[in-house]
Amino acid sequence: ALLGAGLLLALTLAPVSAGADNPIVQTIYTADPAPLVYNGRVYLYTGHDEDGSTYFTMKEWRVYSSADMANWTDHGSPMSLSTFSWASADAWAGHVAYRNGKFYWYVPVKNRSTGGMAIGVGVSSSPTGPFTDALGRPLVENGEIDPNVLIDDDGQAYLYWGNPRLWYVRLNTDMISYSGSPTQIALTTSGYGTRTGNTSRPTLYEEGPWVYKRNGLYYNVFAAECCSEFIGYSTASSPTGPWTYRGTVMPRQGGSFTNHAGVVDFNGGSYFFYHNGALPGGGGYTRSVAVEKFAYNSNGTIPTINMTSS
Ligand code: FUB
Repeated sequence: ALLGAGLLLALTLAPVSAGADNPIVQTIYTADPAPLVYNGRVYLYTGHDEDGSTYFTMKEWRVYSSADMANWTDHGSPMSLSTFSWASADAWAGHVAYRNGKFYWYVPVKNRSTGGMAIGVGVSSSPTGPFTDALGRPLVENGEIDPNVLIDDDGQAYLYWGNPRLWYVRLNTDMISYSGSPTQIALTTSGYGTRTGNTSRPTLYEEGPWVYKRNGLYYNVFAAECCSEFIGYSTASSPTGPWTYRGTVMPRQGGSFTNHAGVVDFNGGSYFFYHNGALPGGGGYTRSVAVEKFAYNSNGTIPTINMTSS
């Protein structure tokens, strides 16, 4: 099951309903899963935890894909910090959106000139890259992280991101510019829950928004109440809210003080991607991407999902 980096071989993953053989990638440490369903395959975009002794050491992103959620192909690293000449460090949690024949990979990185976190955009005509810097500069910069894109049924695209706040902005159809100004989503306790532990922030929202639409309902599945984080979710009837907090998707687990969600439907099933510290040597800076198959409740709510390997 163990692979050398970049080899186009199948990774072993037992049927996810059984949950055995999580994590998906067992040869390197991966984090921040961002799945994309395209042309009969699930493309899984991840970060790469290197070193991992005292802080995040993340210099590149990686791509895997599967047609059956059982056998995974390693596509290597088609985008790294060096893709963005203006970036100096922190290849953190990104998200890939497809539009008009191109794949746009939104990522948070540290801006060399400002020293703050900014959102860059890689672009490619292939889901596996190589990706180039679409802009040569940040798309948006306010020191916050974890971009996520929703393209609504009417064609309007939204970029969400943020820690400690939660922002959105309307993207133009070119996907690399926007209209209007970044707007804060109100972090109310009805929308994003109430912290019970660390009360330095008013609501459970921490980072890692994963916004999608399903059966007319908008979901935001996010990392809650650091540290350690659990995964919670809110729903809304519009992409800009107001949001209603719905509860826990994945409870806290040992191993990694962060968690990061990605949710897709594929081939009639629903899949929840996340990360943990499950590999030998795993921990907060040596994480591993895993997946659980689940079924929505009949009213559209998400059941509590527990990891099948930690
Ligand atoms: O991987 C670095 C950061 O940790 C991500 O941007 C956050 O979502 C958390 O997983």
